[in-house]
Amino acid sequence: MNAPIKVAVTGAAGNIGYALLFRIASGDCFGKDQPVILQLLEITPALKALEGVVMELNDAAFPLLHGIETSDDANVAFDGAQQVFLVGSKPRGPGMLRSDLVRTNGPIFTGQGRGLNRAASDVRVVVVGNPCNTNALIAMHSAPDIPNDRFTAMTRLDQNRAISQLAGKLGKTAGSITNMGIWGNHGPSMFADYFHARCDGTPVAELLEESWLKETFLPTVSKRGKAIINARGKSSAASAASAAIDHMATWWNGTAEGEWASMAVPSKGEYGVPEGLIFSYPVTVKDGEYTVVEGLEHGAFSQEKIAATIQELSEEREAVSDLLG
Ligand code: NAX
Repeated sequence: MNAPIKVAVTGAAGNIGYALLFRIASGDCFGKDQPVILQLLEITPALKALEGVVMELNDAAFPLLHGIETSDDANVAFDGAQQVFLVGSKPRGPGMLRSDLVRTNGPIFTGQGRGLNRAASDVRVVVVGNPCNTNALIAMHSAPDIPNDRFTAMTRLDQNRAISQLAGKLGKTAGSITNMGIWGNHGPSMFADYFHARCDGTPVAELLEESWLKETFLPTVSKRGKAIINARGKSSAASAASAAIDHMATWWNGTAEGEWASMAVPSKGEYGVPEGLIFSYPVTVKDGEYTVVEGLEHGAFSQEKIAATIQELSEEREAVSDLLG
């Protein structure tokens, strides 16, 4: 059995936290031979609810769970943390614009970024709380002691949603679909690149009508979060937690030969994206390091989509420029 690793989760008493913590503690993320110590961060008014979640985690008697700490102080929750899930943030209220959300949640991530300077030297961070790409950007700028490439944001849920739609249409299971890359923002402009996706090795663009891919598939994937709220009365939680597990498990274990995963990572200018934006690309992962897949060709339609998502992320960066000092 390995030595325990410290895993920090923010927003731990929230909807996603409730699904996520049990999966981490059961070994779904870091493996069945990897014990974990959970370090949970919440705002002060939610600490009571978090106590109940901790009771339930204890009652599940997970053999891999070697300890739980709770705090409302980021310096405590992130102390020595090796794997960090930044889930906590304020949800978008009625009538609130995306730009308002960027401004409302931005300051949370300056404080948490500063706290992350106390994390372990091998820390790896995924931001789930929305707007996740720009929140990751803010946290990265607030944590100068941590290499930039340790900050990522989650577009794996978009990837999983895209895979599920393609598999359903083709009468296959999700495991048949590979190379499904999400480009850009986890936001309305996100581009699910079906041109490079494959079903049992065959490009899906050769198997499905272009009209369905453009007019049904793309909008279904990008509006899926809203459809779930309409049906369930609450936003996606278990699927979001599952995607966060997939994201960190891929970073921990690597990608299979020939396969990609979508991760929003600090751009080094690949594919003409402005340097420093937290941009989702298809990546491969080996030995805990990710590499953007290079050399993919994009036609005019894809280039237009990628330009639009660059624009959206650039505007978000501009809106929080005072937090990036
Ligand atoms: P909830 O509102 O259920 O939970 C959020 C939790 O965060 C609450 O318990 C709250 O007390 C806590 N919190 C707020 N400010 C905090 C702070 N400064 N420090 C620590 N904790 C804090 O939301 P939930 O459904 O769990 O969603 C969490 C976030 O994930 C939201 O921002 C949501 O928009 C985002 N999502 C991101 C997705 C993605 O694909 N990247 C998909 C799902 C989800 O919409």
